[in-house]
Amino acid sequence: MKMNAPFTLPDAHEIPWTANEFESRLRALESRYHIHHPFNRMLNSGRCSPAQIRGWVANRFYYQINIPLKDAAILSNCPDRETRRRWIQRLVDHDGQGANEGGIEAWVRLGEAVGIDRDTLWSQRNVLPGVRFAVDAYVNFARRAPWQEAVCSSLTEMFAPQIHLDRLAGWPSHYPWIESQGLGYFRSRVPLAQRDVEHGLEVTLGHFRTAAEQRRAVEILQFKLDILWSILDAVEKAWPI
Ligand code: AHQ
Repeated sequence: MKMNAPFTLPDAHEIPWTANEFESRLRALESRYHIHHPFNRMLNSGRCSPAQIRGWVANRFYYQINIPLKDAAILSNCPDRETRRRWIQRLVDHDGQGANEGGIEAWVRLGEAVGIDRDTLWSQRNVLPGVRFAVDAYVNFARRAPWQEAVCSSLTEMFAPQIHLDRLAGWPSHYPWIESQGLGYFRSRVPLAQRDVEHGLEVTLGHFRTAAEQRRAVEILQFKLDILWSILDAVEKAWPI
């Protein structure tokens, strides 16, 4: 059972990092991303049972349906029109618009492909307390924190393309019983995550300028990494490896 070692902030620095060094410090937290969590390693290596996969899908659904609430909180706290014009796309990506059914609907299709019907998924009756607490902590952080801090917390998506690509590469052979169209969400997210991260980094590298502010950004990203890690801790406890 891999435990994430307690997080220690980088040594105090007085001179602010350059933008490249700052970005590298943020990207260095990849080692704490939930791609390395034992449950995710089991999931992406084909060792999960259908029940474990259904447990994961039902609990991650709670995260997915809260992303638009988180993003709407950022919009409501952000006075900058240009930022809002770009950020609002994230709500459309998940809620859909017109012919674009959106990511939440794509996740419902994933649910149906793994054997969870739409009503059961939306009932949220299988959402674990630990998952609910972790996701609610994320949404509440976005509601209360300065909007630039909430933007910074979304940068865990720097590491997301790889986890989606792992699923797309492995699940068809590991879990042939899952219909291919159920994986559409993962396919959709790779370019969207890359686009989101470009904007998130622009805001973060531009806003957190002093050494102390940059350390705060690292702390914020670690907080969000802990949220993702805690979600899998709860799922793993409910559906032990
Ligand atoms: O599907 C994911 C997604 O839409 C988002 C939005 C972003 C945010 O604003 O915090 N984070 C995120 C993530 C998604 N998928 C997760 C996964 O493992 O499938 C990863 C997660 C992230 O890395 O933050």
